[in-house]
Amino acid sequence: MEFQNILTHVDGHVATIRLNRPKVLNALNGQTMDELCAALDAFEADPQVRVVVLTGDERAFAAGADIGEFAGVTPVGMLEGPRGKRWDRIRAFPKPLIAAVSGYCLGGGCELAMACDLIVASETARFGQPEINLGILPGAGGTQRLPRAVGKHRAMEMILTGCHITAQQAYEWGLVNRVVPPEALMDEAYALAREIASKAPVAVRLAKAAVLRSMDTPLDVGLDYERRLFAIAFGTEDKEEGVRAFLEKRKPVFQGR
Ligand code: DAK
Repeated sequence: MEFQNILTHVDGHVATIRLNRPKVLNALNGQTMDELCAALDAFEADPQVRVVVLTGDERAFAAGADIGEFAGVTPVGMLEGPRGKRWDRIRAFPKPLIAAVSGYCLGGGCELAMACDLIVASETARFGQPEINLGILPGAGGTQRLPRAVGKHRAMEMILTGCHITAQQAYEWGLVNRVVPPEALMDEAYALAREIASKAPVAVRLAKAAVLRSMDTPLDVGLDYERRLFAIAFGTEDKEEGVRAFLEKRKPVFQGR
């Protein structure tokens, strides 16, 4: 795939998308978001790809939406433009997404990391929702996902003051899964990705869907949803293989069927 603002590659069952606008700290302009969505389309369709790692560079995962594109935008333009659809596309991606975050992870960058399923952070990572300093507020999920991740009062502080928090603080608050030295970031993200990619792919996708559903449904609805997905897993060859392998005391070989 040929892109201008992102780099992609696939190694085994793990795909990587690297945001690549270093001069502007990987600010997420429309073209970058379109390319990101196109890469996700391709990786969703590719049965070889089981997990996607999304990353930036050492200085920034992403410093937010490209502020230059906000000048002169009207409310109607904001509502009817393509922005919302791009974020809906990311939200609908069915395979696990791991954010590997180094440096600035701000505004839309922080929202993008939070839209991923797991976050591995370098010690250099800085998270924040500084939109308030621009006279706006988070618009790509920050006011909804951040409180769910860190709790209301911490989210309020970050969103109302625009402060940045360190990787260690993000870890203590439950925003990230792991914090590692900068040089270990990609190894750690890939180790996690490969571990997940070694599991039964259909069950992984069902589990992701079930966990995400828990964020926005009452418990009884979520439990019912889980029960249905659990039953669907019993229709897969991988379930037969997983159970048989356990009983035969060997490692399962999953095919994604
Ligand atoms: N957009 C455009 N350019 C940016 C940028 C950004 N978000 N962040 C940094 N840059 C550019 C800088 O302008 C500078 O460019 P040059 O001057 O060299 O041409 C270059 O990147 C390096 O930045 P600095 O010189 O400022 O570097 P420093 O180390 O001094 O400072 C910083 C780094 C990250 C603290 C600072 O650049 C900064 O505060 N950046 C802005 C961070 C920010 O406010 N982010 C939130 C943006 S609003 C929605 C979808 C998404 C969103 C909303 C709605 N819908 C679906 C409806 C998202 C909104 C946002 O993210």
